[in-house]
Amino acid sequence: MANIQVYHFIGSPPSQAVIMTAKTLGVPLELKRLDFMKKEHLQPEFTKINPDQTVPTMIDEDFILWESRTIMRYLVGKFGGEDNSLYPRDLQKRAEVDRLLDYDLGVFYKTLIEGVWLPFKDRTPKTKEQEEKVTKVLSRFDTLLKDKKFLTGDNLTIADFSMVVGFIVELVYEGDKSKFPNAMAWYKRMQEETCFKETYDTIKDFVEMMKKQHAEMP
Ligand SMILES: N[C@@H](CCC(=O)N[C@@H](CS)C(=O)NCC(=O)O)C(=O)O
Repeated sequence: MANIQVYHFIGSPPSQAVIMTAKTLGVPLELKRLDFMKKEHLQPEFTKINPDQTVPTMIDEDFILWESRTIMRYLVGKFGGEDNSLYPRDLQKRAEVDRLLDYDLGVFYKTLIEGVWLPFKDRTPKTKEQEEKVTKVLSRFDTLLKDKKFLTGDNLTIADFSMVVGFIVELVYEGDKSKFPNAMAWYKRMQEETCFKETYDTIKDFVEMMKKQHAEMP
């Protein structure tokens, strides 16, 4: 088995999506943890590896790759066998996963991070516009999951991994979650998946640690 290294940060959702993919594929990762508090990702050693200074960053032998969704596709392509329901070969099924991943990158993840996570982390008030955007995105997501077990149907795909690590901001969401019953039911199902269990606990601990820090702040 190839030695795949992944630079990550403990509270980084996209890093967790890559870790979940590797776990599901049974690919052991050599995890290289960066301490963002110490700004290790901005140091010259890491900048040489990834000039964008972001995690996750993967190294497979001498091949370096970043952007979580691309890393997930690469891992399934390399270790997923002939065909793998995580990222199917069938053109149209694959296109559905790609559409969700693109939507996640451009809209879903971005909206939740900007409208829920950052106001919590930075203790800044949310704007009305941000709140409306978040509600719209969550309502749309809820509709997407109506009568579905996972995002594209009965099988887990890397789109579920990518979107659940963004959806985890529900831990600090102050709105009414009962308005999104399909999304919450999917989220609960995801928590029953072994690959997400550890991720959920890791991020939950991280959030608890931040809440404690906030409580101790003046
Ligand atoms: N689109 C990228 C986002 C990567 C990203 O921004 N990661 C954050 C951590 S969650 C990061 O490295 N931030 C660098 C910084 O804050 O300086 C992906 O999905 O991999």
